[in-house]
Amino acid sequence: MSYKFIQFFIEHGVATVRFNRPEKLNSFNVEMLAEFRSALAEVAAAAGVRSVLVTGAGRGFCAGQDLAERVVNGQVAAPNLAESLDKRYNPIIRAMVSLPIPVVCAVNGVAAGAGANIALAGDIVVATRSASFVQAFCRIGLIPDAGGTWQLPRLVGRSRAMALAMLGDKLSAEQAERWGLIWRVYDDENFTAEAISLAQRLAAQPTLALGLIKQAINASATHTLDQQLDLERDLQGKACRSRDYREGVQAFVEKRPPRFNGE
Ligand code: T3D
Repeated sequence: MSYKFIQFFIEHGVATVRFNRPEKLNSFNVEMLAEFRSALAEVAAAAGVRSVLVTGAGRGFCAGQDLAERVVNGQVAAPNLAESLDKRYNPIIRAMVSLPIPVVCAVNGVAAGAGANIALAGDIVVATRSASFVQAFCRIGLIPDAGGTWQLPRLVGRSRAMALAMLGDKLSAEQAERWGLIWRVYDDENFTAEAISLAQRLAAQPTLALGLIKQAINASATHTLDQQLDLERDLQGKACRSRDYREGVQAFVEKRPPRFNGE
């Protein structure tokens, strides 16, 4: 499928989605949301894709919903944002989280509103040093969506989550890294190369095990220790039957680097 508002390509086992409305800081119009969702569905169906890289073109990652699409002048009925979340944003977050391969969000600039929370739905989130994160919702009378109220307290704790959401201040990438909101910051000049290299490194890992790791860590958010021990038992039972487990152990014994094929 060809896309107008995103770039999408698969190379060396990495599927790259680049938001591509740079003049609007890659804010989401309806078509772009549909394209992102469709690209994620393509990834889920494609053979041989072993990691995903989500990033943005230009100086922004994504500024959330395109506010020019929202007519809120009091003369017409308010837009139905519950429906917008249900039909467009929530399926995207669910698709990112349920993909059985790692999703790297490479935040190349400002990430605001749903753009920030889509970034945080990535499994590994990296940012360029000049990037920032803005829970912009309260600035326009909304609440964080796209999973923000779930991710933020888990990532940075209640007090920081509350202040980020209620104040809507810009959080620098460096502070986001210090707080554990994201994995790592790279210097602007190395950012693209580092992000690609990270996605390629993940694509050369034992993909099946990485998918099980993602499943286990995500499930831990709502599990007791007992439930988690049972889940680890079940998932390890699958991992140990993989071709990559055999390869990993053999490579260790033979003192050579493993050659994982993802199965
Ligand atoms: O509605 C639903 O379906 C429910 C779901 C809601 C999810 C949401 O995401 S709600 C939150 C929407 N996003 C925002 O409120 C963020 C709005 N943007 C900003 O606050 C600022 O632009 C930033 C903090 C992100 C960046 O500031 P700055 O100074 O670096 O850039 P700028 O000059 O404000 O923006 C550059 C251009 O992008 C500008 O266009 P222009 O004037 O050059 O033609 C600006 O209007 C445009 N732009 C930025 N964000 C949006 C946008 N245009 C439409 N929608 C945007 N969200």
